[in-house]
Amino acid sequence: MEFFKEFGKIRYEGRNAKTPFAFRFYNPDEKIAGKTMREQLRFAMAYWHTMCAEGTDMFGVGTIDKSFDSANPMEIAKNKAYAAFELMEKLDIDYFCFHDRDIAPEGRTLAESNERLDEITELIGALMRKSGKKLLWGTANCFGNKRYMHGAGTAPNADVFAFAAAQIKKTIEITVKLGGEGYVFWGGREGYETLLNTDMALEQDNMARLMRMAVDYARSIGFKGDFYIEPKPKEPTKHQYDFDTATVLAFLRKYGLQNDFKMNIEANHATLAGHTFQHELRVARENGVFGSIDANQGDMLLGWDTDQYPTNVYETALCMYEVLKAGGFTHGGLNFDAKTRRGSNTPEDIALSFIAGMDAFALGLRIADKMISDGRIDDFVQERYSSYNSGIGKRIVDGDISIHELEKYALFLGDVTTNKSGRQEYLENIINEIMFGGKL
Ligand code: XLS
Ligand code: NI
Ligand code: NI
Repeated sequence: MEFFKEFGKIRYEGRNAKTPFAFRFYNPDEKIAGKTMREQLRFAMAYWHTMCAEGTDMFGVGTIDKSFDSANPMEIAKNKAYAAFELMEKLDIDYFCFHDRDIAPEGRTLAESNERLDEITELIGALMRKSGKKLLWGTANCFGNKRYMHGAGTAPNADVFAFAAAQIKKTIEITVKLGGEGYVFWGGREGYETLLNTDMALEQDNMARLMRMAVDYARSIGFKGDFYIEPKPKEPTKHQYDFDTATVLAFLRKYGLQNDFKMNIEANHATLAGHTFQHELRVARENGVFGSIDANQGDMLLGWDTDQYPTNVYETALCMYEVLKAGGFTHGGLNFDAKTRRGSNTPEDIALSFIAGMDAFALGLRIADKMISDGRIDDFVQERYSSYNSGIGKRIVDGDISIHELEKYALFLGDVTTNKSGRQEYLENIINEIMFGGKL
């Protein structure tokens, strides 16, 4: 049975393609920076947005039909699985990501929910073997059900903590069963609304306990992939503990978890934290915890997680610059944690949105590769810090000078009256030249 009859297989047709149902810049088998674009970009489909999100918002019902020709919840779940693999095939996407509750509806009891997961993962496993599609990462939805109203790992109620632990255990099992390359913690309600009712210290200690148990269990059943924490400062809770990469790093180091986790950086979460996407990627890279990416974009004028498909090429270029500088993805990839706008409610919109996102990242990769091979930006940065390569600077970097000697040196200088220009505008213009110089 075909679910997306409105479009066929999307192929690379180059910039002069005649149809909107074609890639103009994503040429999966073309090599860029030593690997094929497919290998560099490792695109993934987010099951929740693509297969489940119906366009509901606080003011209105869904506008997008995701019932997949059935009214029975388990049958819908199975049809969604078939439809998901059809879509990945048509869009040439190699990976997918899910929450446990995206792939199978929650049952009346935990045992029933787990049985449903067993049943559906049999089907998904078979579809994976047939198609060669792979699971980038799995995660447990520990925020949607009302039992998690005060959090899951950080809940004040120990029964809720136990329930979350059991749910995460099961999700790790199905992730391992399906050969998942990663496991994500996103702390949707792991935060607080008011400190007046909150024991912050206990909540964070408990979260760390849960993560430690999850890692130890996963390793004991043979999970070889990466664990990720996905930082986000707010929404749904007012303040989330995993605020941004720097905050998560401090948490991991406090609890001795720094060797077990990397970051899953989401563009829209970075901007909500008051950072650029590139900033979050840079902090992760410089601290050895760059892992995976939730590819989307927010709206500059809105203060929430709009999860739009990424189309801003300036942003994708700076993102891919960081990815290439990190040596590329290992277990991670670019997961489109993005949904079509509520007004873009046809099946065609799903294809067109993925095409827009994939082409934007293909352009980003091409530009990032040129930024690096062009060399002017990297050379500029190197030159900017060259005073640390010799003399007093080298002694500072080598830890080979005392504050007394520095004082003596500064007294001898008397003052510092020359500083080189940072040349920001010149550097920004280089990127524009790389992006548009040869084409317009
Ligand atoms: C929500 C998060 C979520 C995670 C997975 O804002 O981005 O979708 O990626 O739980
Ligand atoms: Ni996300
Ligand atoms: Ni998000």
